[in-house]
Amino acid sequence: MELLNDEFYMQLALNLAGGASGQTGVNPVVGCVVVKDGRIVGMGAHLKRGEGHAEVLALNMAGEQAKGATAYVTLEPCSHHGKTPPCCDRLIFEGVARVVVASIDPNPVVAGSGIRRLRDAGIQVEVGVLEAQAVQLNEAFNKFIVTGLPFVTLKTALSLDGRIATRTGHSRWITGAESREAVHTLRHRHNGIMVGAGTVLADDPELTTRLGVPALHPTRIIVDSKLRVPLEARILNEAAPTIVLTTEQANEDKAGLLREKGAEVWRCGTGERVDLTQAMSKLGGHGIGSILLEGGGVLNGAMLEAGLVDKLMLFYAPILVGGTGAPSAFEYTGPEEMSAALRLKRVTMQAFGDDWCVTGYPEVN
Ligand code: AOF
Ligand code: ZN
Repeated sequence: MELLNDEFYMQLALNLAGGASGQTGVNPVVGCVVVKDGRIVGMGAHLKRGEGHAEVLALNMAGEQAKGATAYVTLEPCSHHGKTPPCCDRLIFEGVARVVVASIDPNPVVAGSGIRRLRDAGIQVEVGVLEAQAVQLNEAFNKFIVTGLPFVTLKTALSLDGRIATRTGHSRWITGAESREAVHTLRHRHNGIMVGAGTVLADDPELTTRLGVPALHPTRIIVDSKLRVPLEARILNEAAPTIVLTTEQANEDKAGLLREKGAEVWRCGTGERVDLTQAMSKLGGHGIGSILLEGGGVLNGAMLEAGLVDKLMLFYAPILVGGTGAPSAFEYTGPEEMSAALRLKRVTMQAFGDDWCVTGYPEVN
């Protein structure tokens, strides 16, 4: 029989939170389980920005049974009046005896004050149960709420020799069906999806989320300094919003035509190329807290060089492509010395059919 302890209930709360990944916008995912006399009496998850917090939903379910109960929450209960009243006040009002928290809310308006308020009210509070999982679950929120910048996950499919196309430019398909399904789940979990104009010209991708179940489409972002994207490109269809990032130099007539197609055109920087750092803060300000970067190689390289990539997910297919000059996943100058190569930390590997996804975080960030 499973030993019922704090970790057991916190795992349940984390599972509830994780199920809502991708649907809370720039808000964190949060789960809550209320336990009284060895029985679960309430469960809840934050499902949408602007709607109920996890604790409130779980306490609503628990009703009078919340009195003297233990509440397991994956994120420190909030202490501020945001779109909803503070969860702390509600936990105190209901007479909850003990609150177990997985991780502190890094939001500067909370950041420990929720825990203090509960303790001041005489509630027993424990912090740090399954903390690593909780922090990982909200890694995008944790960056965005402190910096205002989106968390960028660079995803690419590539051959074992690092190619994303053959020497003729042929690229469909590199990885198998399982990997491609995983990528659609990743799209659902990000607020934005970003590609370079070269990828739009080469592949004409739609960049929507296509899963066997209903899912959300991220906002599509094209980095296009010369406004080369064709007006009939599929990325401009009505399936999801599209933002074209360009420069002050770009042609205004073409910008107008893109706007007529429903796209937003943002000018970031006066130089030859889009100022990616400026673009990231504009996107953050626009409520895009997480971006899935899907290349190609030149944009991947530029984002890496600018230090704007937070996480890499490299889907390796068991193939060698060869071909001198065949496009590689990372086209940038790169360092002179091997010791200066970009090193990843916290590296993990997961199999998807015959492919392997290597996930890691750039050491510099
Ligand atoms: C909680 N429980 O379920 C969530 C919390 O705009 P609001 O009112 O939804 O507040 C959003 C902020 O509240 C968010 O930035 C984060 O600090 C916290 N989210 N807190 O106690 C929840 N979703
Ligand atoms: Zn709250």
